[in-house]
Amino acid sequence: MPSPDPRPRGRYVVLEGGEGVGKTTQVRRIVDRLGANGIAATPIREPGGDPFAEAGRALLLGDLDREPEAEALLFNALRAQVLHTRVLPALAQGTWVIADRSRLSTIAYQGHGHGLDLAWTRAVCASVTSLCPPDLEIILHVDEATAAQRRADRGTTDRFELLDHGFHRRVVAGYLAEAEECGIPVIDAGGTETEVEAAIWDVLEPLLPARPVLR
Ligand code: Z5A
Repeated sequence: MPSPDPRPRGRYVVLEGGEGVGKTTQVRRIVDRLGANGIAATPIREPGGDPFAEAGRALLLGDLDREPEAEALLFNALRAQVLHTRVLPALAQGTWVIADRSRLSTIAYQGHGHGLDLAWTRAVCASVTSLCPPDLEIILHVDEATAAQRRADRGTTDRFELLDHGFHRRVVAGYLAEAEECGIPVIDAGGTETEVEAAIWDVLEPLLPARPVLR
């Protein structure tokens, strides 16, 4: 009989929120901070994460017209792919996975933003993420002007960023509604990078392994 694996299972933490709130920046900082605390961690982004999902990302963020249902299903198909190829193997090795977006993005963008039936959208997402439910989801939130300024500073655009203000307001309102309904923590991401990192760390700290008591 194989001996039990002594490594603890890693944790799967997802950062969520509208464009320009600072998710990518914070994913990097949290991965680095976990590493500095002796915890192996790897970043992933959705859509994307492995060669197949990155090819799908190009299709999703490209210009081809599509129906919202097809878009929601494709985001979920790529999610299933990376849960199998990246997330589950990392967690089994004891490595933490810090993700830039997951199911709440589909619910906020395709559900609240594009007006897809919310019960259907949530059910599709729940079915896929049941492969590996996140240990923690955190929503980063900033006011509209700050998000717009950060996007302008970064300087790239994709098809979602080109959608109108009404769409983006519905997305942000959708995130806040989901947070309220499901008890998901919302962090004010309007401060400095260091302040936002500290606020995320406070929420994440209960997941950290207990330190051995020194005698
Ligand atoms: N999408 C969807 O519709 N459905 C789904 O299911 C999924 C996704 C999974 C993916 O785009 C698109 O796919 C996304 C939703 C849709 N729509 N859009 N657009 P992406 O992956 O290319 O980009 P994003 O996820 O939207 O992220 P982003 O726009 O790159 O923003 P961010 O990651 O939240 O922010 P950032 O890149 O970390 O920071 C932006 C700039 O602000 C940058 O110059 C930073 O240096 C700066 N920054 C960051 N934090 C701070 C602080 N605290 N102070 C000052 N400046 C800061």
